[in-house]
Amino acid sequence: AKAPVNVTVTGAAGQIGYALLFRIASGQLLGADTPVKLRLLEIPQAVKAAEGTAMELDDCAFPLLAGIDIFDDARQAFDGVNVALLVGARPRTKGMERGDLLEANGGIFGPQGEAINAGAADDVRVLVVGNPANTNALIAQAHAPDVPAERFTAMTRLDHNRALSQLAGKLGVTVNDIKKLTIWGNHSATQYPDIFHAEVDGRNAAEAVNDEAWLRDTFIPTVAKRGAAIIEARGASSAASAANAAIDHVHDWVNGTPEGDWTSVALPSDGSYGVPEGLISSFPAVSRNGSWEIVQGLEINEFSRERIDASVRELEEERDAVRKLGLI
Ligand code: NAX
Repeated sequence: AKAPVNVTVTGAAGQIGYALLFRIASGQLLGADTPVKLRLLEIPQAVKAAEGTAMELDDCAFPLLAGIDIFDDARQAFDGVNVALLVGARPRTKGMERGDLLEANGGIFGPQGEAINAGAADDVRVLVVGNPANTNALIAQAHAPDVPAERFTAMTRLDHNRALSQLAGKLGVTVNDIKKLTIWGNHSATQYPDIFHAEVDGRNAAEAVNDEAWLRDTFIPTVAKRGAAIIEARGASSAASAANAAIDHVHDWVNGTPEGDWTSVALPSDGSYGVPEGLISSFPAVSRNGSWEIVQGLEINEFSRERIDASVRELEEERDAVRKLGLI
């Protein structure tokens, strides 16, 4: 039998944690032949709640679940970690300035990066879900100089999945019929969902839609503001869909993306598409042999260029702000 893979989940007692842990333990993260050991990290006040979730995980008697440990110390939680899901973050509260938000998250993601640097397994893969995800990932990565930078990613898969679903609805097809959609930039309201290279049943999606007003005034804002719409409707932020996207992201990273398609991943730029090197920005990406590769050679039209640049500018501003605060 395969050796268990150590999966550390931070913010394990939160709402995404609750939607995520059972799916990991059931084998959906890494596959039905891979046992997992869960290592849950929480703040001390939430450890009891995490223990409650662990009791329920026990009660599922998942055949692939090889153990659960709960920590309030990052060094311990990331010791031997193979897959790190950084979900817990400091949310923006009323009256909080952006600088305060970045600083509070620097206090979380800096030490977690150090702990990953100190104790992670050689093959560690990190996915940051907690917002501001791209910049939190940049902070963690900056504190882990011994880990290859490309092992730090941030999640735009939820945005990708939202875009797939909106486009499928518009065209009256299913999500299975759509390939090669891209989210560019920041996981924020400036993100740019790009359908110019997407294919619908082999046809170009932008041509199939043939409606720039819909693209500009409906599709892009609907995808970018979907998180707010969920809060408005549900009275709580996206949780199950966010957990689902995290599962998709890691599953594809480890097992590869399907031939003839790509997905969207925020990863350290190598300078492709004019995105400054090192910035953690969303790109079209395929996973081959366990590593993400940015899809190369796409032609970027003026409509897309403007929007990619605007989102990248926002990422640069966030990077400059955390630099000024001494967080990277
Ligand atoms: P919750 O507030 O329900 O849970 C967060 C949990 O993190 C809490 O249990 C808290 O105790 C814990 N936590 C806080 N600081 C911690 C630390 N230093 N170490 C370990 N645990 C810590 O939030 P939830 O709805 O689960 O969302 C979690 C994060 O995901 C938020 O930052 C949220 O903004 C972000 N999201 C990101 C998305 C994405 O697509 N990238 C989409 C969904 C979600 O909005």
